[in-house]
Amino acid sequence: MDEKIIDLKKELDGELSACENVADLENIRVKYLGKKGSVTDLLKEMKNLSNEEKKTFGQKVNELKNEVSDKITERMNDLKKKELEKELNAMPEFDVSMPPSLDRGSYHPITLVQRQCEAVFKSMGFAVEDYSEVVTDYECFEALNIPKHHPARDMQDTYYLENGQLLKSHTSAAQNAIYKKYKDALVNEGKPIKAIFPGRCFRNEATDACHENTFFQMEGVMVDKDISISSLIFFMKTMLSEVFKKDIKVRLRPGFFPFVEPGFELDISCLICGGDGCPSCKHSGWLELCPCGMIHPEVLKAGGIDPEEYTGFAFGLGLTRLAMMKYGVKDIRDLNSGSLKSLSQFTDDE
Ligand code: FA5
Repeated sequence: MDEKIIDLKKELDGELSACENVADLENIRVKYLGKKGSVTDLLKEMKNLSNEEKKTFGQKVNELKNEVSDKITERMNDLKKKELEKELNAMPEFDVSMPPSLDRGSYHPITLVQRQCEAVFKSMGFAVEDYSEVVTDYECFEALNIPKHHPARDMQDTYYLENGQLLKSHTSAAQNAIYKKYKDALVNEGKPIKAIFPGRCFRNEATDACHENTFFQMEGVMVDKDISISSLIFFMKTMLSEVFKKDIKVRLRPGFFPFVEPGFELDISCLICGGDGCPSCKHSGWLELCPCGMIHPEVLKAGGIDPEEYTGFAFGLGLTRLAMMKYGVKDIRDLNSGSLKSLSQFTDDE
């Protein structure tokens, strides 16, 4: 029996020194210490020994078991260390004294214009609000005076979830929650409601140079006593001149939205073609940028605000189109392309 133990140790030493990787070492562990391993087999042979022999042999086998286990662990540590060294040596040299890489990434053009718009409106006392991308039918349509089966729903087909909720087709979907949030301060403290809420919108529509199925808008609302169309025009003009830092040709024409009365379409002269007509403006020379109007009394009522006492304006700025115009992006689809080559050229120059 002692010979068997000596032979087994010799064999193990040979295998351990020949073993060069962690996976092979695991096989060795199983070969010696596994359920059917050589050390376990030795224990099985004890049944043929006398009681006296069993005692001393059992002790020896246990010592052997510990020794084998220690040797394997030791070899495992060696191999892991070697593997780590190998990995470290394969890594490229890193010189900590080198200046940082200039290739640091950049903000997306939509983030840039969004921040510029937020800064302009914040400076005029507007709060910036965030709202969920998943909304209810009530928020997106019913509370905005668009009952079920109203034809206006056709213009904003979107993506529905199995639970009946939907991906918001316009930022107007947050209006109801905003009115409810601020109405008490309006009524009790006389604080006008002034809020903007940028967000991602979704529509099930065919894409082209100026339409995407996923795009950004920025809604703005102001409610107080005696708010008029001239207040609306003032805020729109201020925002555009601050964002573009130059005079922009705009036109206001009547537009229909069930949640405003009267409603307008605010278009800007296309900055890609200078108004001559191109695919970015559907060859019209004008780009629909910011529909707006006076908030419909039914919408104020749904938000818990008395339309006899208060009036307000709302607008829905197309942030993605604003980014196109500001940065001269001819095709809206480039903005969602994820192409670093084209997107990383824009910087916040303000
Ligand atoms: C609306 O979404 C209204 N909720 C806007 C509104 C708010 C009107 C408050 C009155 C009062 P419209 O569907 O026209 O309206 O979209 C508004 C703007 O979002 C458009 O002028 C355009 O700039 C942008 N927009 C709309 N659809 C797309 C699209 N598929 N891709 C890119 N931009 C779009």
